[in-house]
Amino acid sequence: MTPDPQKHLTIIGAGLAGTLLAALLARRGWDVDVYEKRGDLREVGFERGRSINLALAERGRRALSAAGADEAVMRQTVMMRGRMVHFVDGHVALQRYGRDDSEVIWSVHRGELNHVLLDIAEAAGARIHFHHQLDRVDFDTRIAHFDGRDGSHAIPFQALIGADGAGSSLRTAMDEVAELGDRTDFLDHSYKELEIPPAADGSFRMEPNALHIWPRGRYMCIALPNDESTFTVTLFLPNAGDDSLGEPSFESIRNGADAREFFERDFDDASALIPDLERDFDRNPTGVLGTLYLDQWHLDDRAVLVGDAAHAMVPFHGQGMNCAFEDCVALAEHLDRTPDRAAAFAAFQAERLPNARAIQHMALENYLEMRDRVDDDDYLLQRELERKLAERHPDRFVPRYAMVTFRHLPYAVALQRGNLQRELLVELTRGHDSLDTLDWDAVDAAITARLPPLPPESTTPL
Ligand code: FAD
Ligand code: 8RB
Repeated sequence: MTPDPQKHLTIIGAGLAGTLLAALLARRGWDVDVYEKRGDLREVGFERGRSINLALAERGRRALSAAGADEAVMRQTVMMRGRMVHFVDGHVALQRYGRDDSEVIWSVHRGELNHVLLDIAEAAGARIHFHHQLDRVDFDTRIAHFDGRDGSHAIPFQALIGADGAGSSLRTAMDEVAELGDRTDFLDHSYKELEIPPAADGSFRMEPNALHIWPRGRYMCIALPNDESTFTVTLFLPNAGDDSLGEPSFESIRNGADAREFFERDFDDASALIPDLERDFDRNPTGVLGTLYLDQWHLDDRAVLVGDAAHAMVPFHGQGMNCAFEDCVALAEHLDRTPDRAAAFAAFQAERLPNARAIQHMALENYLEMRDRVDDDDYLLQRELERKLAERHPDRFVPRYAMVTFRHLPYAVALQRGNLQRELLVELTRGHDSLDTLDWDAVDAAITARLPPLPPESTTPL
């Protein structure tokens, strides 16, 4: 049987979004081809030697469930109940993310996750073509040109979906024929990955069920557990600082030896757990961080962007992948619902662009919160009140972190309600050192007057 050409889609990139989208579309009866520049990681092994892990949250899990992938992915994860804050004096404290173990996030190895998604996309009927790097696109004739191991390929398409990540080649090609309004705000901080290996007996060298944070004001380290009892540590540090003030930066900390000295001073407990810190620092690249904004995600009915290709963000809310996965579900639904493809792409953009902007903004804000505010007294009192209010008014007051991480309401709603809640927390704690002196009748009245109830979460599976 020849496939209906109107039901054919060409996806660029078999990373996290491309594979999930391929699975979702193939399950809905679409004929899907995916082109990926790299080889099949199931054969060649994924970035041998470096284990990069990601935090998977509820939005991502719901999208994985819609593709039948949640169970296989969850087998590979480590639960993270909260932030384990490592203070300068060496003491640690767990700040729970949610109410109980039903509100947690999950650390998953990128390679293992991608492996599961490749299998699921293929099992659903999508064809994945490795060693096909998108080079250029002729939008008039609808032919995409790829570079491969065995030369170049000219491949006709009905519509292209760009899931080719932050450096998207499809975006570049679209930009040449349309005004996408493409701009990137680079953060003046960068990152470096380091590794904590297992203990001699093969166990974790710190509490495994937490996301570890070492807040240090202008900079910080984090660590996420891997299922092979290691941790991936990420140092986030300004690119430049005032040397005369002794401000650490990637300019002043140039090599592994500098880094060791810096860690012994500022992250002493972590330093003791990273035997190869010098080598990791010298070998691993320094990564840049930025936010990509576009005004236009699609080119009529011919191309559309999803995930990082459309809205790369800074990592501080751990939502880049989760948001990309939500995009995939939204796009699959619009394509099903709206037979006119240009209209479906436009509806997808109208739904998702404001929400992408919202999570990009919240991700930037969470950097300051993680590195600077987690050990601050005012902040801790506001957090305590936040917890109380969430208990007293569960239908109205849901902490912003929880709205982003454990719920499905649109990111833009989380941002708007979060702003309102923050104003209330600041007002209600002003002049107080403890919650004991609050007038709870007045507090409750303020909440019911100013914070409308949230609509109940839909519990129906997608
Ligand atoms: P990608 O996963 O980057 O996939 C793009 C794919 O396209 C790749 O396979 C690439 O090889 C392919 N490709 C690129 N160019 C071409 C081309 N020209 N032709 C063909 N194929 C091409 N997000 C979270 O939610 N939680 C986290 O904890 C988290 N941690 C992160 C940690 C690190 C170190 C990094 C770098 C990111 C992290 N993110 C996290 C963000 C997350 O990785 C991204 O948001 C997510 O991968 C986006 O998915 P994507 O499919 O859009 O892009
Ligand atoms: N990209 C995360 C959070 C929020 C944690 C909290 C933060 C590393 C690159 Cl920095 C970061 C979070 O508020 O307590 N949840 O998940 C993941 C994070 O960084 C990931 C591992 C990361 N992403 C380039 C580096």
